[in-house]
Amino acid sequence: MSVPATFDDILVAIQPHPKKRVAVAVAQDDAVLQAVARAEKENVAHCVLVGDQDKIRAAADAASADISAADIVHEGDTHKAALKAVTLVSSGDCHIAMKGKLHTDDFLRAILNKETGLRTGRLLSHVFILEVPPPSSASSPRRLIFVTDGAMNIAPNFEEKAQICVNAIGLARLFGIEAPKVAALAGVELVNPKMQATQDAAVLALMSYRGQFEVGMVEGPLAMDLAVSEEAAHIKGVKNPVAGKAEILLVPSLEAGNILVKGYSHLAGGRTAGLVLGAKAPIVLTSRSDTAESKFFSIACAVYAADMAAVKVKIGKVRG
Ligand code: COD
Repeated sequence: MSVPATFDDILVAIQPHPKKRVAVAVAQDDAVLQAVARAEKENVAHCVLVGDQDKIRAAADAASADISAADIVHEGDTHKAALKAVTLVSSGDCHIAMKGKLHTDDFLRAILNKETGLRTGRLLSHVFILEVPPPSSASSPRRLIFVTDGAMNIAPNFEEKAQICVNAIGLARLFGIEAPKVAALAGVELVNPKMQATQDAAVLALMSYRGQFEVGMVEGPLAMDLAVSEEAAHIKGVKNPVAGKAEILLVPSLEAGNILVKGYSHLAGGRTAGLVLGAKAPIVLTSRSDTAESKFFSIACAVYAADMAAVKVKIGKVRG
């Protein structure tokens, strides 16, 4: 299987597959509706827009978004609209859930609803997908890298970090990376007893050496420069198989990942997408301030990931 290097590769790869149905929760948002219109036009997905129908139509007009191909399910109340959209997925009517104009935590609570949500019994986690250019000194092409978890698990404990790794490895494998390289990020590359992130990263790496992750390789602690720059690794004399070549960046907290990715998109103009993994179906989760393009790429990535089979890890050993 080839590895998509850009979001455009993803768009090409999904074309032969049957069209997936996306249930959008509280859809009355300009950028969401522009993404929906593009998804319909480019044959990426069919969308079911759950929300206030008058506001949806007004927002689409204001944003010049042609949503005539999408279905609308009227629900004026935000909380009920979120539950209804998620229920469309848990009932099997739609394949993917997408956050619209509501707060992330309210959307996630609908996802986690015990009766109608998309729980599987394992941890759900968020992955940002970044399309990154090669370093200026390298001849390597653009590529997609994964940053997790910058949007759902606020301050994951060690066991949660292990499961976040597993979820991201599963996604990276779906994206064609057979043995994903994970950098467990921290502020430094040495274990510092005063820095919890370095200790967690070191133990994750040890788990990896001992084969507790069925596939992939976790190394850490690694600072950001060492994870993504072979030149930095060379200068600092750090030699390991992940240094400079990380495909997954495991961040120590939501804040770290969120700031990293929003810095990339808002300061550097980087192209990003965002998904929640570990649920019964892929979930599109972007920030309300993300561009229509980012929301569209997120839909495309969710479609691509729709048949994702998660990789299992023996994290039971963590507890002995
Ligand atoms: N995976 C699976 N189950 C979970 C998860 C998870 N990641 N998080 C909570 N649960 C389950 C718990 O086991 C419990 O059964 C129930 O949900 C409630 O758990 P609480 O009380 O710990 O969770 P909540 O409802 O207070 O918060 C869960 C959120 C996901 C809403 C919360 O963690 C959150 O607000 N995350 C950050 C969202 C955010 O603001 N992101 C900003 C990005 S732009």
